[in-house]
Amino acid sequence: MGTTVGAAIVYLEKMKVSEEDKVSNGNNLVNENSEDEEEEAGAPGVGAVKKKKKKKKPKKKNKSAASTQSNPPRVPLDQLFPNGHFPVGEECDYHDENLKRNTDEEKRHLDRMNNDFLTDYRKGAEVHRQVRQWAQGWIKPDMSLTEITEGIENSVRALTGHDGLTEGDSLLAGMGFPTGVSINNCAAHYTPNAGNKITVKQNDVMKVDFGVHVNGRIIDSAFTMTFNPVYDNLLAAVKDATNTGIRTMESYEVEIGGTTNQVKPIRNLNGHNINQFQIHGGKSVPIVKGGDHTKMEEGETFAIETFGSTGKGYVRDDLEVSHYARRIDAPNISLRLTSAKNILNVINKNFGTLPFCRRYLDRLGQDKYLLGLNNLVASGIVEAYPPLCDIKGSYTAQYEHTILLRPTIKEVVSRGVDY
Ligand code: HZT
Ligand code: MN
Ligand code: MN
Repeated sequence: MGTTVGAAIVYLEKMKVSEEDKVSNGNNLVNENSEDEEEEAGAPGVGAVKKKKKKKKPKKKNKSAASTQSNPPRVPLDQLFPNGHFPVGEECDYHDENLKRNTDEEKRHLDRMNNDFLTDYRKGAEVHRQVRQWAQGWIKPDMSLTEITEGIENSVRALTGHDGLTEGDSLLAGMGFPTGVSINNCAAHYTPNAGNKITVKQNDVMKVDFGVHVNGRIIDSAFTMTFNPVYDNLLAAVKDATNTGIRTMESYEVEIGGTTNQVKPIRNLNGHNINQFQIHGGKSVPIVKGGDHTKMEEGETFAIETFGSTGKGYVRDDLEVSHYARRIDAPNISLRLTSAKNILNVINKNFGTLPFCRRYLDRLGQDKYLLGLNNLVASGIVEAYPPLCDIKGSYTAQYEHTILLRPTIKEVVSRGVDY
């Protein structure tokens, strides 16, 4: 029997950050490294790549190359954290009947085990924070979506130390799933395919959703980028809702071009549990009341994501597919098409059950694979994840974090100073 830690909505409610956290810097991450190794990176999290030296050697302004992240980010995390201790995420107490977990000797013992798993997640989370910090400053209107996604993906690969170009390398660490750059009414699962020339515009609302994995432990975290303050309330509503639970969202309004819009939660998009090499483990975390009654259990990992919209608050499949993943329960059938067999081999060697996109096949030198790939989808071996969009003319926003339900406390492992 697993331990129930509370229904999703209740859980979200308890994710609320304290006022104390807000006045400091929005995060209480601990850099374990700074305590014993002077030469290393500074406080973790966004905006913390550089650290002031103490009174010793006041003249030395340029720190050694190994201690500072580059611009664009290319210094591997192993070089920034040579002792292998990565920043701990935001640690939150369980509540009510679960609060005693904190002090329970057995739970504390369980928490001390599981170390490789925790280290892998924390390393992926630090890669996510460093890459998104850079991306938030670098992305500008009129850049192409191809340039944006390649910039993020090349950074993630460099920081994890795996370029994913040699056989099996991308299964060790790298992209956990394709970089979503879904714009305006599109909420999720849009990434450019080859030849896409679309640019992000000054008045666009872009959801940037990327995954980092280390040994199959996937960090799934997303934020929303805008270049016009008219959308500030839409983003505030969704950021708040991701942290405090859904009650908040409908109390916000956003005035866009003289029209006042109520912000609606998108009712058919859900958070989800995450297993090793499996981005959705079968449990969902509804963002509106009245759906799923599944309980979260000790030891599980969840992506907590909230979407808000000025449209219907309901998404449907739209546009060309870019995202795919081999099904974990794929039928073991014999394929008749040579091109399907070939591309399945490439998928097995490079992605296993991790999601991938057409661009990832292109960069491995594959071409003319579409017939084979479509055949794998039709055969039920690969699942296609089409873009999910609300009605034309609407604007959607998203914030997402990955949380670890540790025996004694819950850890918002992807927390940064930005969101
Ligand atoms: C699918 C394919 C990917 C999981 C949520 C999500 C991005 O909508 C149960 C609940 C990456 C992720 C996913 F390439 N999806 N989080 N971040 N998309 S989902 C889903 O398919 S399944 C939600
Ligand atoms: Mn995501
Ligand atoms: Mn997710």
